[in-house]
Amino acid sequence: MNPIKLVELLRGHRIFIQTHNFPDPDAIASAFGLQCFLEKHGVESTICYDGKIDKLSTKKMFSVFGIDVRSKYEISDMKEEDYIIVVDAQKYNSNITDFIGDEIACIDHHPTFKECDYQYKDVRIVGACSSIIADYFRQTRTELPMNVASALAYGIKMDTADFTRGAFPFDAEVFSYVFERADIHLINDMYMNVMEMTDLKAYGAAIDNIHLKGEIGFAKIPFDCPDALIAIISDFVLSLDIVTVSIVYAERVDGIKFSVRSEIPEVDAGVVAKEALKGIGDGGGHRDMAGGFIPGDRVLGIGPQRDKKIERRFLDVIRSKGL
Ligand SMILES: [Mn+2]
Repeated sequence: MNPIKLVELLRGHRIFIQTHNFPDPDAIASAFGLQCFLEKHGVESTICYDGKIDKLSTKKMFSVFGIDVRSKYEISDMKEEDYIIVVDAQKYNSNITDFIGDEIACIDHHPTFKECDYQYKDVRIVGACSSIIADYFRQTRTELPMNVASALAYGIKMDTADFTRGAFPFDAEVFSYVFERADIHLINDMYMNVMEMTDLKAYGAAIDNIHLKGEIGFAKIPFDCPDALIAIISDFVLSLDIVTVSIVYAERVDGIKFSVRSEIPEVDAGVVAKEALKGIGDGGGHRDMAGGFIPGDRVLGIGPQRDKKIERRFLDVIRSKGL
Protein backbone atom coordinates (compact mmCIF):
# COMPACT_ATOMS: atom_id res chain seq x y z
CA MET A 1 0.00 0.00 0.00
CA ASN A 2 1.11 3.52 -0.72
CA PRO A 3 1.02 5.41 2.60
CA ILE A 4 0.64 8.72 0.78
CA LYS A 5 -2.81 7.47 -0.32
CA LEU A 6 -3.67 7.17 3.35
CA VAL A 7 -2.59 10.75 3.99
CA GLU A 8 -4.78 12.00 1.11
CA LEU A 9 -7.74 10.05 2.40
CA LEU A 10 -7.46 11.65 5.82
CA ARG A 11 -7.12 15.30 4.86
CA GLY A 12 -9.90 17.52 6.17
CA HIS A 13 -11.12 15.00 8.74
CA ARG A 14 -10.65 14.59 12.45
CA ILE A 15 -8.39 11.57 12.89
CA PHE A 16 -8.01 9.05 15.69
CA ILE A 17 -5.41 6.32 15.73
CA GLN A 18 -6.78 3.44 17.79
CA THR A 19 -4.71 0.57 19.19
CA HIS A 20 -6.13 -2.66 20.54
CA ASN A 21 -7.31 -2.62 24.14
CA PHE A 22 -4.58 -3.00 26.75
CA PRO A 23 -1.98 -1.82 24.23
CA ASP A 24 1.51 -3.34 24.27
CA PRO A 25 4.78 -1.67 23.21
CA ASP A 26 4.32 -2.55 19.51
CA ALA A 27 0.82 -1.07 19.47
CA ILE A 28 1.96 2.14 21.17
CA ALA A 29 5.06 2.48 18.99
CA SER A 30 3.03 1.87 15.81
CA ALA A 31 0.43 4.47 16.77
CA PHE A 32 3.12 6.97 17.74
CA GLY A 33 5.10 6.37 14.56
CA LEU A 34 1.99 6.73 12.41
CA GLN A 35 0.99 9.93 14.22
CA CYS A 36 4.40 11.41 13.45
CA PHE A 37 4.28 10.21 9.84
CA LEU A 38 0.90 11.86 9.29
CA GLU A 39 2.02 15.03 11.02
CA LYS A 40 5.04 15.28 8.71
CA HIS A 41 2.52 15.21 5.85
CA GLY A 42 0.29 17.85 7.45
CA VAL A 43 -2.36 15.67 9.13
CA GLU A 44 -3.01 15.96 12.87
CA SER A 45 -4.25 12.95 14.84
CA THR A 46 -4.97 11.69 18.35
CA ILE A 47 -3.86 8.30 19.66
CA CYS A 48 -6.54 6.50 21.66
CA TYR A 49 -7.29 3.14 23.26
CA ASP A 50 -9.67 1.36 25.58
CA GLY A 51 -8.68 -0.70 28.60
CA LYS A 52 -5.76 -0.14 30.87
CA ILE A 53 -2.05 0.10 30.31
CA ASP A 54 -0.88 -2.23 32.99
CA LYS A 55 2.76 -2.83 32.30
CA LEU A 56 5.29 -0.43 33.73
CA SER A 57 7.44 -0.93 30.62
CA THR A 58 4.59 0.21 28.35
CA LYS A 59 3.79 3.23 30.53
CA LYS A 60 7.44 4.12 30.59
CA MET A 61 7.36 4.57 26.80
CA PHE A 62 5.25 7.71 27.26
CA SER A 63 7.93 9.55 29.20
CA VAL A 64 11.00 8.08 27.47
CA PHE A 65 9.81 8.74 23.89
CA GLY A 66 7.40 11.62 24.63
CA ILE A 67 4.15 9.92 23.61
CA ASP A 68 0.68 11.33 24.27
CA VAL A 69 -2.20 8.84 24.27
CA ARG A 70 -5.82 9.25 25.34
CA SER A 71 -7.98 6.69 27.09
CA LYS A 72 -11.57 6.28 25.97
CA TYR A 73 -12.73 8.62 28.76
CA GLU A 74 -10.67 11.44 27.30
CA ILE A 75 -12.14 11.16 23.80
CA SER A 76 -15.84 11.23 24.64
CA ASP A 77 -16.29 13.98 22.04
CA MET A 78 -15.54 11.56 19.16
CA LYS A 79 -18.23 11.74 16.48
CA GLU A 80 -19.59 9.29 13.91
CA GLU A 81 -18.00 11.18 11.05
CA ASP A 82 -14.54 11.15 12.65
CA TYR A 83 -12.04 8.80 11.04
CA ILE A 84 -10.36 5.97 12.90
CA ILE A 85 -7.18 4.19 11.82
CA VAL A 86 -6.87 0.86 13.58
CA VAL A 87 -3.27 -0.20 14.28
CA ASP A 88 -1.86 -3.54 15.47
CA ALA A 89 -5.42 -4.93 15.47
CA GLN A 90 -8.44 -5.22 13.19
CA LYS A 91 -12.06 -4.18 13.51
CA TYR A 92 -14.31 -6.99 14.86
CA ASN A 93 -11.41 -8.55 16.79
CA SER A 94 -12.38 -9.37 20.36
CA ASN A 95 -9.49 -7.26 21.68
CA ILE A 96 -10.66 -3.94 20.29
CA THR A 97 -13.59 -1.77 21.31
CA ASP A 98 -15.83 -0.46 18.53
CA PHE A 99 -15.67 3.31 19.04
CA ILE A 100 -18.28 5.56 17.48
CA GLY A 101 -15.99 6.92 14.73
CA ASP A 102 -15.63 5.39 11.27
CA GLU A 103 -12.87 2.76 10.93
CA ILE A 104 -11.70 3.74 7.47
CA ALA A 105 -8.19 2.34 7.69
CA CYS A 106 -6.35 -0.59 9.21
CA ILE A 107 -2.64 -1.27 9.55
CA ASP A 108 -1.85 -4.59 11.15
CA HIS A 109 0.38 -7.67 11.13
CA HIS A 110 -2.09 -10.27 12.42
CA PRO A 111 -4.12 -12.69 10.31
CA THR A 112 -7.63 -11.47 9.42
CA PHE A 113 -10.48 -13.31 11.16
CA LYS A 114 -13.35 -11.22 9.90
CA GLU A 115 -13.11 -9.14 6.76
CA CYS A 116 -13.95 -5.45 6.98
CA ASP A 117 -14.23 -2.99 4.14
CA TYR A 118 -11.63 -0.35 4.89
CA GLN A 119 -10.79 2.43 2.47
CA TYR A 120 -7.15 1.79 3.24
CA LYS A 121 -5.93 -1.59 4.38
CA ASP A 122 -2.33 -2.59 4.97
CA VAL A 123 -2.20 -5.99 6.62
CA ARG A 124 1.09 -7.81 6.20
CA ILE A 125 2.16 -10.88 8.11
CA VAL A 126 5.42 -9.58 9.52
CA GLY A 127 7.02 -9.60 12.97
CA ALA A 128 5.74 -6.26 14.24
CA CYS A 129 3.26 -3.59 13.28
CA SER A 130 6.03 -1.09 14.04
CA SER A 131 7.93 -2.57 11.08
CA ILE A 132 5.14 -1.56 8.69
CA ILE A 133 5.14 2.00 10.05
CA ALA A 134 8.95 2.13 9.87
CA ASP A 135 8.61 1.09 6.22
CA TYR A 136 6.32 4.10 5.58
CA PHE A 137 9.13 6.44 6.58
CA ARG A 138 11.66 4.47 4.54
CA GLN A 139 9.51 4.19 1.40
CA THR A 140 8.60 7.86 1.30
CA ARG A 141 11.88 9.25 2.70
CA THR A 142 9.85 11.08 5.32
CA GLU A 143 11.95 12.76 8.01
CA LEU A 144 12.14 10.44 11.02
CA PRO A 145 12.83 12.16 14.36
CA MET A 146 15.19 10.39 16.75
CA ASN A 147 12.62 9.72 19.47
CA VAL A 148 10.17 8.22 16.96
CA ALA A 149 12.90 6.06 15.38
CA SER A 150 13.81 4.86 18.87
CA ALA A 151 10.19 4.01 19.73
CA LEU A 152 9.79 2.04 16.48
CA ALA A 153 13.04 0.17 17.10
CA TYR A 154 11.82 -0.71 20.59
CA GLY A 155 8.41 -1.81 19.26
CA ILE A 156 10.06 -4.13 16.71
CA LYS A 157 12.45 -5.56 19.32
CA MET A 158 9.63 -6.22 21.78
CA ASP A 159 7.11 -7.80 19.40
CA THR A 160 9.70 -10.08 17.81
CA ALA A 161 11.38 -10.85 21.16
CA ASP A 162 14.63 -9.55 19.68
CA PHE A 163 14.06 -11.29 16.33
CA THR A 164 13.45 -14.71 17.84
CA ARG A 165 9.65 -14.71 17.44
CA GLY A 166 7.84 -14.41 14.13
CA ALA A 167 10.48 -12.11 12.61
CA PHE A 168 11.08 -11.85 8.86
CA PRO A 169 14.03 -10.38 6.92
CA PHE A 170 11.69 -7.41 6.32
CA ASP A 171 11.66 -6.68 10.06
CA ALA A 172 15.45 -6.73 10.15
CA GLU A 173 15.70 -4.45 7.10
CA VAL A 174 13.41 -1.79 8.51
CA PHE A 175 14.94 -2.22 11.95
CA SER A 176 18.30 -1.33 10.47
CA TYR A 177 16.71 1.75 8.89
CA VAL A 178 15.19 3.02 12.16
CA PHE A 179 18.11 1.96 14.32
CA GLU A 180 20.46 4.13 12.29
CA ARG A 181 18.25 7.10 13.17
CA ALA A 182 17.53 6.12 16.78
CA ASP A 183 19.00 7.22 20.08
CA ILE A 184 20.45 4.08 21.63
CA HIS A 185 20.22 5.63 25.12
CA LEU A 186 16.45 5.94 24.83
CA ILE A 187 16.15 2.30 23.78
CA ASN A 188 18.46 1.12 26.55
CA ASP A 189 16.57 3.21 29.08
CA MET A 190 13.47 1.11 28.30
CA TYR A 191 15.22 -2.00 29.64
CA MET A 192 16.06 -0.56 33.07
CA ASN A 193 13.94 -0.73 36.23
CA VAL A 194 10.83 -2.13 34.58
CA MET A 195 10.06 -5.00 36.95
CA GLU A 196 7.41 -4.30 39.56
CA MET A 197 6.78 -6.18 42.81
CA THR A 198 3.43 -7.42 41.46
CA ASP A 199 5.29 -8.94 38.48
CA LEU A 200 7.49 -10.85 40.89
CA LYS A 201 4.44 -12.16 42.77
CA ALA A 202 2.92 -13.45 39.54
CA TYR A 203 6.21 -15.15 38.62
CA GLY A 204 6.27 -16.68 42.11
CA ALA A 205 2.74 -18.05 41.79
CA ALA A 206 3.46 -19.46 38.33
CA ILE A 207 6.64 -21.16 39.58
CA ASP A 208 4.71 -22.69 42.49
CA ASN A 209 1.95 -23.95 40.23
CA ILE A 210 3.89 -25.07 37.19
CA HIS A 211 3.47 -28.67 36.13
CA LEU A 212 4.39 -30.58 33.04
CA LYS A 213 2.60 -33.04 30.81
CA GLY A 214 5.40 -34.23 28.62
CA GLU A 215 6.67 -31.16 26.78
CA ILE A 216 3.60 -29.13 27.67
CA GLY A 217 3.96 -26.73 30.58
CA PHE A 218 0.88 -25.54 32.46
CA ALA A 219 0.84 -22.84 35.11
CA LYS A 220 -2.03 -21.18 36.88
CA ILE A 221 -1.84 -17.79 38.51
CA PRO A 222 -4.57 -17.89 41.15
CA PHE A 223 -5.20 -14.14 41.31
CA ASP A 224 -5.98 -11.10 39.21
CA CYS A 225 -3.17 -10.45 36.76
CA PRO A 226 -2.99 -8.14 33.73
CA ASP A 227 -2.89 -9.62 30.20
CA ALA A 228 0.62 -8.42 29.48
CA LEU A 229 2.01 -10.08 32.58
CA ILE A 230 0.30 -13.41 31.85
CA ALA A 231 1.93 -13.28 28.42
CA ILE A 232 5.37 -12.63 29.90
CA ILE A 233 4.96 -15.52 32.31
CA SER A 234 3.92 -17.77 29.45
CA ASP A 235 7.19 -16.84 27.68
CA PHE A 236 9.00 -17.56 30.92
CA VAL A 237 7.50 -21.07 31.22
CA LEU A 238 8.33 -21.71 27.55
CA SER A 239 11.95 -20.81 28.25
CA LEU A 240 12.30 -23.97 30.37
CA ASP A 241 14.51 -26.41 28.44
CA ILE A 242 11.95 -29.23 28.49
CA VAL A 243 8.91 -27.15 27.54
CA THR A 244 7.85 -26.66 23.91
CA VAL A 245 4.26 -25.52 24.50
CA SER A 246 3.17 -23.38 27.44
CA ILE A 247 -0.30 -22.59 28.70
CA VAL A 248 -0.55 -20.03 31.47
CA TYR A 249 -3.82 -18.77 32.85
CA ALA A 250 -4.99 -16.40 35.52
CA GLU A 251 -8.22 -16.40 37.45
CA ARG A 252 -9.55 -12.90 37.38
CA VAL A 253 -12.74 -11.31 38.59
CA ASP A 254 -14.02 -11.03 35.01
CA GLY A 255 -13.09 -14.59 33.99
CA ILE A 256 -10.12 -16.77 33.15
CA LYS A 257 -7.46 -15.33 30.88
CA PHE A 258 -5.09 -17.57 28.90
CA SER A 259 -1.77 -17.12 27.20
CA VAL A 260 -0.53 -19.92 24.93
CA ARG A 261 2.96 -20.27 23.43
CA SER A 262 4.39 -22.82 21.04
CA GLU A 263 7.92 -23.18 19.74
CA ILE A 264 7.26 -26.19 17.53
CA PRO A 265 5.68 -26.18 14.06
CA GLU A 266 3.29 -29.10 14.77
CA VAL A 267 1.41 -27.06 17.37
CA ASP A 268 -0.23 -23.82 16.23
CA ALA A 269 -0.84 -21.80 19.41
CA GLY A 270 -3.66 -19.81 17.77
CA VAL A 271 -5.51 -22.93 16.66
CA VAL A 272 -4.98 -24.63 20.03
CA ALA A 273 -6.35 -21.64 21.95
CA LYS A 274 -9.36 -21.46 19.66
CA GLU A 275 -10.20 -25.16 19.67
CA ALA A 276 -9.50 -25.80 23.36
CA LEU A 277 -11.83 -23.02 24.46
CA LYS A 278 -14.55 -23.69 21.91
CA GLY A 279 -17.96 -23.66 23.58
CA ILE A 280 -16.81 -22.16 26.87
CA GLY A 281 -14.88 -19.12 25.73
CA ASP A 282 -12.86 -17.69 22.91
CA GLY A 283 -9.25 -17.86 21.77
CA GLY A 284 -6.93 -17.22 18.85
CA GLY A 285 -3.73 -15.60 17.67
CA HIS A 286 -0.48 -16.44 15.93
CA ARG A 287 1.24 -19.79 15.38
CA ASP A 288 3.71 -19.10 18.15
CA MET A 289 1.66 -16.92 20.51
CA ALA A 290 -2.01 -16.76 21.26
CA GLY A 291 -4.51 -15.77 23.90
CA GLY A 292 -7.89 -16.83 25.15
CA PHE A 293 -10.61 -16.03 27.60
CA ILE A 294 -13.45 -17.71 29.45
CA PRO A 295 -15.92 -15.02 30.57
CA GLY A 296 -16.94 -15.00 34.23
CA ASP A 297 -20.50 -16.17 33.61
CA ARG A 298 -19.22 -19.25 31.76
CA VAL A 299 -16.60 -20.17 34.36
CA LEU A 300 -19.12 -21.56 36.88
CA GLY A 301 -20.66 -23.71 34.17
CA ILE A 302 -17.41 -25.69 33.89
CA GLY A 303 -18.23 -27.26 37.26
CA PRO A 304 -15.96 -29.00 39.75
CA GLN A 305 -12.32 -29.88 39.02
CA ARG A 306 -12.12 -26.91 36.75
CA ASP A 307 -8.34 -26.90 36.34
CA LYS A 308 -8.30 -30.56 35.36
CA LYS A 309 -11.05 -30.00 32.80
CA ILE A 310 -9.35 -26.99 31.30
CA GLU A 311 -6.07 -28.87 31.04
CA ARG A 312 -7.81 -31.84 29.48
CA ARG A 313 -9.25 -29.60 26.77
CA PHE A 314 -5.82 -28.26 25.87
CA LEU A 315 -4.13 -31.67 26.06
CA ASP A 316 -6.75 -33.25 23.81
CA VAL A 317 -6.33 -30.59 21.14
CA ILE A 318 -2.51 -30.61 21.31
CA ARG A 319 -2.30 -34.40 21.24
CA SER A 320 -4.66 -34.54 18.26
CA LYS A 321 -1.92 -32.58 16.46
CA GLY A 322 0.46 -35.45 17.11
CA LEU A 323 2.53 -34.16 20.03
MN1 LIG B 1 2.04 -6.30 17.36
